[in-house]
Amino acid sequence: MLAVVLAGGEGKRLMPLTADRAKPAVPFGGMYRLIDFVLSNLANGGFLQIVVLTQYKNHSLDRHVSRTWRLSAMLGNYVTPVPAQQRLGPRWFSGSADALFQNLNLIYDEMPDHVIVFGADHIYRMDPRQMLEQHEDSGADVTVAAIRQPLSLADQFGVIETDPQGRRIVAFREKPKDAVGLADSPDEVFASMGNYVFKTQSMIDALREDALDPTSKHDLGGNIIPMLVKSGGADVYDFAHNVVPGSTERDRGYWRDVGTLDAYYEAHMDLISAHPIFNLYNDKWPIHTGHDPLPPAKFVHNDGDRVGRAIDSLVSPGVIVSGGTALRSILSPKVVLHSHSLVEDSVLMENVKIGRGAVVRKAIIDKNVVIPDGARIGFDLDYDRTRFAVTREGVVVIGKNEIVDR
Ligand code: ADQ
Repeated sequence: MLAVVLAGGEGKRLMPLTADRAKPAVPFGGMYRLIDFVLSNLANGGFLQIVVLTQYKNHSLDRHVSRTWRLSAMLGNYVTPVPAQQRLGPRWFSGSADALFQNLNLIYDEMPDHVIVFGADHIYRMDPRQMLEQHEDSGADVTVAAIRQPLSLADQFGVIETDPQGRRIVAFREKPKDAVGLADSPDEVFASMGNYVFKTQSMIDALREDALDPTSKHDLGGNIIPMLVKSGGADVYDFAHNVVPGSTERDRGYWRDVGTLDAYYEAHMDLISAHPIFNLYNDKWPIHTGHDPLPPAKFVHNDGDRVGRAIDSLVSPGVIVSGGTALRSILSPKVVLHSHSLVEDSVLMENVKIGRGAVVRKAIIDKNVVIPDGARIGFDLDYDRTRFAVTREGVVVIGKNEIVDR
């Protein structure tokens, strides 16, 4: 079994967080990067031969994968980042199918019976063994994982129609503008999760045929899956049936595409309540990651009366809360809150410093940003719009290393 993780996405809608990193390298939940979720799902499921296809601004992604995901080579295990190789001439990958096609040599090297091809941009827990089992039993050319999503989001997904048994895919339309809801739930569609298991030979044949088609966008969702649907060999795997060890009634079936800043923000807010709908503390299916050694988080009084505190928040190692307050927020490693500062409903990435008396509300602040003493972020959105990105839902987003005035 070979697993391929598609990690070449540009993530334009996550700007400025993707200004100088690939989308799968975007930090998440204080300690993680987006790609850690899919890699943890594969590794926990025992799939330990993994290639990660990268292309766009891949430096921090390559570094993270090579440093963190070092499996025991002695047992034949590996997680290898493979940058775009311009193997077929001087061009980058044009789409996800082209990325696979250009790396077919990796498939020929292993010649597995089946190839798992998963996206790298989602927050979820999934046991891929259960999907593989269905795929092997059915003998399908490809099995596509799917989940019910609101009809209003249909144009962001591959939308699937199945036969009455709910197994064979009879139509697959990539990001349709005119989708209709499901018969049993008119406000929902069945959406592809961008996770596939292919019979190896079927995948090779489809990629070769697609490569010869000058009209193709060489996209898995746009071209390859519809091709296999047409030939009658595509099945759906209903993610609602996936049960991960240690999951609860509450967090079962959780899956988020964090393709936009608002979705990325909301997925963070899903982490922080007392009984979160995505539970990072399920140690039966851990989300793995790696960091340099850091000292413990520290909460200190300052100015005599100010107690440093964090409530309904995630606090990473290396954080110092010195007489400041964090409410419903994510504090990544090495964040510092100085006296009389207040951070509410926010995501602070590594090494963000919040000055004395500064107030931050409903913001995402990327790495290394210093918020000066007394600054106010997230109160006057018209002013914030003149200097930062502000999302439709009113989240202020400050890019990495940006200089912030009072
Ligand atoms: P999108 O996410 O919009 O839709 P795409 O941009 O192709 O599709 O990204 C899919 C995955 O491939 C991502 O993990 C991305 O990082 C990666 N990727 C994209 N281009 C790549 C390239 N050239 N090289 C390597 N990796 C690349 C897809 C499906 C939909 C499905 C949604 C679910 O096409 O059918 O509904 O995912 O989120």
